[in-house]
Amino acid sequence: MSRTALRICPLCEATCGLTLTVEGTRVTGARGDRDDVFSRGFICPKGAAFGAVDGDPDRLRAPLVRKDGELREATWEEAFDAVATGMRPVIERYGPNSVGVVLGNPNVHTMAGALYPPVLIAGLGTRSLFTASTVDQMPKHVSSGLLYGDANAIPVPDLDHTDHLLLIGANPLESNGSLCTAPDFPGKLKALKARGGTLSVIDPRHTRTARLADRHIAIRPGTDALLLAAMAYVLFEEELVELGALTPHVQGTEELRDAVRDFTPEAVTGACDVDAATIRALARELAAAPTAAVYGRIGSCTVQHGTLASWLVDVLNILTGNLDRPGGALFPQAATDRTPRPAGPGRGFALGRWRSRVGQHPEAKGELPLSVLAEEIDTATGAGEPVRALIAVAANPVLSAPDGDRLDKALDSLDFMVSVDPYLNETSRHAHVVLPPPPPSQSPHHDFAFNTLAVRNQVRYTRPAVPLEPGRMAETEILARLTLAVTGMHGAETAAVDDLVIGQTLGKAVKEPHTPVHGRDPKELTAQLTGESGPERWLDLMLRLGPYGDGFGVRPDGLSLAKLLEHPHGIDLGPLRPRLPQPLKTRSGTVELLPQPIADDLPRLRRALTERPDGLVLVGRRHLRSNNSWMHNIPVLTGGSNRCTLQIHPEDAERLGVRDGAAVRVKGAGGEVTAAAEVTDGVRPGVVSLPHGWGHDRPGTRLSHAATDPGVNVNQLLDGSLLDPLSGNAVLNGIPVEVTATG
Ligand SMILES: Nc1nc2c(c(=O)[nH]1)N[C@H]1C(S)=C(S)[C@@H](COP(=O)(O)OP(=O)(O)OC[C@H]3O[C@@H](n4cnc5c(=O)[nH]c(N)nc54)[C@H](O)[C@@H]3O)O[C@H]1N2
Ligand SMILES: Nc1nc2c(c(=O)[nH]1)N[C@H]1C(S)=C(S)[C@@H](COP(=O)(O)OP(=O)(O)OC[C@H]3O[C@@H](n4cnc5c(=O)[nH]c(N)nc54)[C@H](O)[C@@H]3O)O[C@H]1N2
Ligand code: SF4
Ligand SMILES: [Mo]
Repeated sequence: MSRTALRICPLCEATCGLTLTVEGTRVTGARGDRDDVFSRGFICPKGAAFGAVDGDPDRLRAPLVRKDGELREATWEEAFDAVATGMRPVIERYGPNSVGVVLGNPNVHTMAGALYPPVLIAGLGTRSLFTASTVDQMPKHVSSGLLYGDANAIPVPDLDHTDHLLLIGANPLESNGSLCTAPDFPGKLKALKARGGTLSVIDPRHTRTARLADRHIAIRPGTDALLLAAMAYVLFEEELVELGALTPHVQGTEELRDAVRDFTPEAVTGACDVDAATIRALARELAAAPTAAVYGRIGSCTVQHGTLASWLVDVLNILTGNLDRPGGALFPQAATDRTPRPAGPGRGFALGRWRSRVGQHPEAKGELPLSVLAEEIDTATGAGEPVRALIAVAANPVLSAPDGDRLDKALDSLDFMVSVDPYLNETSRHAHVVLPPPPPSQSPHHDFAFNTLAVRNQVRYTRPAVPLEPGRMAETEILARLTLAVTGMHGAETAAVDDLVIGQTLGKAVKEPHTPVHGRDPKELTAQLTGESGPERWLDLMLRLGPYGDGFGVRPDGLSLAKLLEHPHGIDLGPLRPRLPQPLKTRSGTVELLPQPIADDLPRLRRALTERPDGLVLVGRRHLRSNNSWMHNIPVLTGGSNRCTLQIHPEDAERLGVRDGAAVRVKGAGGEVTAAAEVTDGVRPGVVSLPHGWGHDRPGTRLSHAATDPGVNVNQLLDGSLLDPLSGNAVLNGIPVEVTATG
């Protein structure tokens, strides 16, 4: 007997609604939910493989605890006892900063990962926090923090309505979009063209997305900030700057004009390999379009000038009046956002409130660069204690961060390590305790993060499609217990964590005049919360206090968990709408177009005008049927073009004597790898490309399929020293490498 159940897909940022076929407790099929208010039936090959991902026999079923050097299955009680026993002495002896926390990408794809890590970190009181953000989008957070005073205020392109999209360093036909949650991104690009709009793509590779474009610019990697600065220059020079409705909300336009004066199209052309006429045309097209949006992603963030490029993306939207207008780039308003406060000056955004111990790298958004995790563990010199214990939640930095070999050794030297991970993989194999979450079919789902980045406001929640198997523990409970175990409350009821957060949130809300619950009794409000579990009550709380909420009875038609449960395919909350000045939290209460830290980084960009190292540079790429480091173990998603090959242009291949399919040696500052060459004009001359997340050949892992075609770890070519200085983000694209034919 089979049945169907709804589940929001957690396998990328598009958050498609799926209809699962369930037989017993096994997911045997997945199709797009045609009634989903947001995704309307769209599904990609990864979503279609949900059952295989969910049912992978290599997923751990029980906790593992290290005994006599070996990881063995144990009970949950034994596992949390081991965590408390292993962690507490380190904290008591060396202090909270000696415990590192690493949060990986899948935390943004689980409810547990959205709700509990902040409590864990606050409870520990550690400043040794490292996340996937610093190998990804931290430059965008820093740019938003500086421009708008809020690191999480990230405008997204209004894909459904724009007339002109300039897409930089993003390949949504493979990635399905990022910092822009849009089910069927490919379809939206086709619709843009069908309604007469234009698409320009800047990418050193001729990607599937670039093939859709009206204009593809194969830029030299790492130089987008120069090109975008030159576009800003042209807008000023040709008097195309038109802030429109933004005028009263923006300061610093004249200072910006001065700041970009050196970046003429003629001055940047040699560094970017884009001719001056094309740069002028790009600027004019942007200004001329009725509405337009500039959007940048991985290729604009994980580069030497990541923060400057991310800032310039918004600058161009602002100078052309496209920020905060339909068809441009707008700030979404999610159902679980905080109650919007009245517009006015805020506290602003601070960088560098503390620094890393060894390299003195400034924190950004409370985080230290993931690139320096290894040195924070293995280097004794520096102020304070090294990291001696580690909590890794949904993180595989041995493959995802620079110099995995060094990190591999560093992890082995830790006094104690715990991994919350479904797999025994390159990172979790070092743990003393591995706590495996259940497969996604057994977890509830709501997208706290991605709804704040969605191209349409909407809200959806799916309860577990399959009941928790005997012996399994919900990931929310795992993280709550872990928090208790490391904060000296081992064994307390997990409800204590939920109650604490709910109590604190309500206690604050009743004191704030702008909330709908101002002046009410937190106890009375708490009693009104519904939900079958702590996390559901937590969601109910956020919905009811949020911008569309029922305000605990103040707006009876408003949102609550109960109301959401009546709409299993979600509730549409309408298109993105202009919101300024409300989201601004800068000290001036306006958009600060040329913030000081940005101005201070411009001389570095000026130097890049004349720096042009010889030799090949490396960029990454993603494949539609992949997901970072953890999906190479699913047979239906591997093979074909989803391979760890070194793409190289025919001209470079010929010059270096590299034959298609033959092994080539690639050498970078951090090491050397050997991969099969794929000779293709899909990359421009001077550039080679290797995907990340491969290198599944380390011993002590349980990834039986991935190990049959392990690939190589591209991040071994890095030594961890290349960072975007403002954000601490790793430079993963545009790195110098040497390529030699073998044999
Ligand atoms: N060279 C290069 N390196 C890169 C990138 C690049 O473009 N080039 N991209 C970077 C980017 S953007 C990112 S986000 C990072 C991603 O790198 P990571 O942050 O390491 O994330 P993933 O590899 O997606 O998964 C991490 C771990 O989460 C586990 N996991 C999967 N599902 C769950 C779950 O439901 N719960 C828990 N607790 N764990 C789960 C997986 O088994 C895996 O071990 O890689 C970065 N590294
Ligand atoms: N199928 C699949 N989907 C994914 C993921 C996955 O691993 N597989 N990962 C998810 C994650 S964690 C993220 S963050 C998103 C990322 O989403 P995207 O940013 O869309 O991901 P990529 O496909 O890596 O696209 C980056 C593009 O930047 C180009 N590029 C490299 N260097 C430069 C440069 O200097 N300048 C310019 N202009 N372009 C450059 C690369 O050639 C590449 O085509 O994808 C998410 N979705
Ligand atoms: S596009 Fe992303 S969210 Fe949609 S089905 Fe594919 S993997 Fe899942
Ligand atoms: Mo990412």
